[in-house]
Amino acid sequence: GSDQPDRLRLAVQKKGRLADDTFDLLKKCGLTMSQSKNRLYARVEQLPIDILLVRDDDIPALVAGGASDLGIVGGNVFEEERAAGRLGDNVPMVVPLGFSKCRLCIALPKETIYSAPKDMAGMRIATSYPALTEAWLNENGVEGARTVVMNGAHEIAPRLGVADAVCDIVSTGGTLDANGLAVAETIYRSEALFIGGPLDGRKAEIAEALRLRIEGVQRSAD
Ligand code: PRT
Ligand code: ZN
Repeated sequence: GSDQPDRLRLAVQKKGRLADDTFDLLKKCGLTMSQSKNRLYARVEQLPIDILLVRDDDIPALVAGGASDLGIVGGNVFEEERAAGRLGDNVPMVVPLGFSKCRLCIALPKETIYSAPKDMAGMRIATSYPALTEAWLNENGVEGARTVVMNGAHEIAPRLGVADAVCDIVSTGGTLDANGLAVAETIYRSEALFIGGPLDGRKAEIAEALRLRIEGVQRSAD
C-alpha cells in the first residue's frame, strides 16, 4: 500500500477489453502476479510493483493525482480526460503500446447525405467523449452542433430520436452497421498507452526496469 514507498504502483483495467491485452503484455514481460484477497491490487512477483485493478476511466486521474505511479489506458480515455481538463497540470509522460487499437468516429444514419463537416451543423451527437467531440467540432468550424452525453447504447440514440449522430469507439464497424449507421469522420486513432512519471529515486529505477521489459516484448513482436 501507500506505506510502502519502495513498491511502484501500476493502475490497469480490472476487467474488459483492455484488461485482456494488458495482462497478456505483463505475462510476455515475464511477470506473474499473486492476486490479493480484496482484488483491489495484485503483487508482481519479479519486480516490486503493485498492480491496482480499476475501471479504465479512473486510470488517468489516479496517475495524474499521484495515487498510482504508472498506468496502462486507452488513448481515447486518456485524451478525453485531458481535453476535459480533469488532469490539471500533472500531465504524465506517454509511451504508445501498439495494442487495443480502435478509432473514435462520428457516425450517421446510412441514409444521411454527408460530404463535409459543415453537414453536421446543428446536429445532436450522442457520445461518452464530449470533450474530444466538441474539440473536433470547434476545430472543423461545425456550427450549432452539440453533444448529448450517454454512457452506453449510443448506437440506438438516433433511432430513439434523442440524437442525429453518434461519436463512439469503432473497431470492426459491425455494431454501427447492425444499427444502420456509417462512419462519417474518424476524429481520433487510439491505442493503449503506458502513462506516468516522471519519477525519481527507487521508483524511477523500477519504472525503467518495467519499461525495458515492455520494449523487449515490442521489439520481438516487430
Ligand atoms: O469497466 P470499464 O469502465 O473498465 O470498461 P469499459 O466498458 O469502459 O471499456 P471496455 O473494456 O469495453 O474497453 C476498454 C478500451 O478498449 C476502450 O477504452 C478502447 O480503448 C479499447 N477498445 C478497443 C474498444 C474497442 N476496441 C471496441 N470495439 N472499446 C470499445 N469497443 C466497443 C465499440 O464501441 C462497439 O460498441 O465494442 C463494440 C464493438 O465494436 P465493433 O466496431 O467491432 O462492432
Ligand atoms: Zn470504462
